Amino acid sequence: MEQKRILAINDISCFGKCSLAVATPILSVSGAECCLMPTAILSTHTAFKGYTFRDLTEDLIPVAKHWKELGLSFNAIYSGYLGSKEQVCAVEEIIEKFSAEFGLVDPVMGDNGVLYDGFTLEFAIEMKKLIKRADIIVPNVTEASFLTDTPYEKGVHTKEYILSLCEKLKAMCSAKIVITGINLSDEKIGTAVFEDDKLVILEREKFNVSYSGTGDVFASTLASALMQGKDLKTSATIASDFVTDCIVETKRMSGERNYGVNFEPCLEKLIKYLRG
Ligand code: PXL
Repeated sequence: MEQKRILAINDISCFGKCSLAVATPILSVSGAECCLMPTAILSTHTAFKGYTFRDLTEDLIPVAKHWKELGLSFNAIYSGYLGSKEQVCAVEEIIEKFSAEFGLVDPVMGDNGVLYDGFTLEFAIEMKKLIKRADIIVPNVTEASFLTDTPYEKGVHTKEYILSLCEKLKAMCSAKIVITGINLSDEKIGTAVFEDDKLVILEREKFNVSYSGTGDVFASTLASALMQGKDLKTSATIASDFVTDCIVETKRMSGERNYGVNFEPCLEKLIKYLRG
């Protein structure tokens, strides 16, 4: 049996534990080969002031073309942070060219009701096209709101609100939907899994701290579990558990918000979840 191969398209934030810095180890523990397509190189992620940004848009299609010449193929393609509208078009082309078993798109754009630094409403319009190519999408509540032109609900997110986001996304694309970062109450955070018109909300403990990069940890863990042949709900359960473990560990070690989560000491646990 050949080793499975997943392509991760995401940026390299040299400091701040997000994007490829977390996706690579998390995907590797699935036992699959993780191939990289960096979209940009930044000194840090964009929550830090004064970050450098080297845009790699021009390289994406030539890299894909070379791989095609070599006859390479991927079992899955996972895309995360994309630094320009042109990159979104390039990823659409790459998903089309390689026809992997599944394409997982994390439409990274914002959090807590606002877009990240550097993102615009025009970018969201482009992202609406990319999700049409996906088999699975993993927006957080903010990203789901921007994709569906729905006002972001501050405070507690009701089941009706989450269901309406899922229904609107379903009308836009044929992908299975996982929505992260649902504010269920002061004590609980949720993840929605919407598949075959059924909505399941997984509940986990909410902590009084938040760390950057947890969306990337979630999406890469989801992809890692899917690579192992787990179904979507099981994969989302593993991803929710692993993100919770990482937050507990980071809190224990008094990590700083923008430094990301201390996922490394938790990888052993992830391997157990993936074997289970
Ligand atoms: O974690 C999402 C993310 C990825 N990459 C970059 C970011 C962010 C969030 O701010 O800035 C460069």
